[in-house]
Amino acid sequence: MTLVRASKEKLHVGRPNIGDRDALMARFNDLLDRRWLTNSGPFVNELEQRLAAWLGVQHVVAVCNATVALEIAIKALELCGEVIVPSFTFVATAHALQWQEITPVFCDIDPHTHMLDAEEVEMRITPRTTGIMGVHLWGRTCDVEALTRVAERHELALLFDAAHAFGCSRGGVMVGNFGTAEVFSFHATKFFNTFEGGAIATNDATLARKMRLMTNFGFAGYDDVVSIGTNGKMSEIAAAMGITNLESIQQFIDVNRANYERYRAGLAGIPAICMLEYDDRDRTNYQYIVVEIDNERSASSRDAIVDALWKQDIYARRYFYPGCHRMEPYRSLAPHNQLLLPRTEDLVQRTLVLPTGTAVSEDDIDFICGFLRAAVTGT
Ligand code: T4K
Repeated sequence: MTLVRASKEKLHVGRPNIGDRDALMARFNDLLDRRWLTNSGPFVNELEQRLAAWLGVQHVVAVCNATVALEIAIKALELCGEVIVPSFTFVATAHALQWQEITPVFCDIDPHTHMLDAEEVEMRITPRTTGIMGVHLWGRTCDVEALTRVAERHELALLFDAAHAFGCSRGGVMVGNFGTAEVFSFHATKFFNTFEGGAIATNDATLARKMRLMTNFGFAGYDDVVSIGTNGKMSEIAAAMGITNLESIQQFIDVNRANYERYRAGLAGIPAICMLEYDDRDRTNYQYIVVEIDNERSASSRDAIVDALWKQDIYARRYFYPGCHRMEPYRSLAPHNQLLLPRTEDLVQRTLVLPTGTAVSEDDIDFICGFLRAAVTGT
């Protein structure tokens, strides 16, 4: 690994995309002039309407982040006892349940898609199970049909953590329309961001109203609290960012796609590297470049490659190492999970997520591909 980068630019996974600055600044001035900064302001309402139209879904509730959005959806669906989730996900998926004293029952994944295996899900259903939470990872979608069949057969709620799947579709239907509700993240590191933010999409009007109330302390009007709630509101400045970024979303997707194609060409035919591919039959955001390193066949291990990349200021990530089940409090609560999740245990040793987005250049990608080739072949 003797290659040295000419550029001194730090390269990150999740470098934010930022839309038209003039339009953004004009919106910031508007909201400052209005002195209306949060609590169901005009930008939040506009963003919700634009998102609903874009997703082809009836209801969108904007929320301050996806973790709180998951907590609200879980509460509104009255989940309790046990909910089946993958361990191969960001820890927020599990925490949103445990926060409400619901046990996340970790389930193994399909090693090809990295997402929940519906047969494994069915094996983990007990009398205490009240729901299944699928996670659409990497801009791809879960096996929605199989999970829906399992949920229907056992009369369980089906919720999707769609933090990675904004702008994606399955069978021609946009994500946002599956299960009882789906939750998006608009965190700075997502290809579409509102600084911090998220949204819940659903076609269930009663559930939407319940979740909207919960997002604002349960207030139905002045002095009129009709349910339990929290403060999950999105601010006006976040919504202004969202509206502006939505205007550039196709450009972000196009850049991600071009980066993906360049990585795909650059990594083709390298032994010991397998890149996760997108299925062009559906819409996708191309937002993550995910490779698996075959540690047995590679001259350098995945971890050694990460260290070497970081020394070059290329901050590739080992998402989702070591798996939620090996993080606290789950590791102590259920140590036996390490034996029950062999595919997850294997995958967390292999995955590597590479920088992409509008801050990454073609030269950067060419360098990273060359660097990886040298690392795995030992040349
Ligand atoms: N479900 C799933 C499946 C998720 O992936 C996530 C979040 C959630 C639920 C919860 O969504 P939110 O409640 O966050 O809306 C980051 C993000 O913080 C997190 O939102 C995201 N998933 C996760 C996959 O990635 P970390 O701990 O890796 O963040 P951090 O600070 O190490 O940043 C990641 C990279 O991004 C770094 O290389 C630096 C770069 N970065 C980050 C920020 C914030 C920038 O270049 N600029 C920035 O402003 O979790």
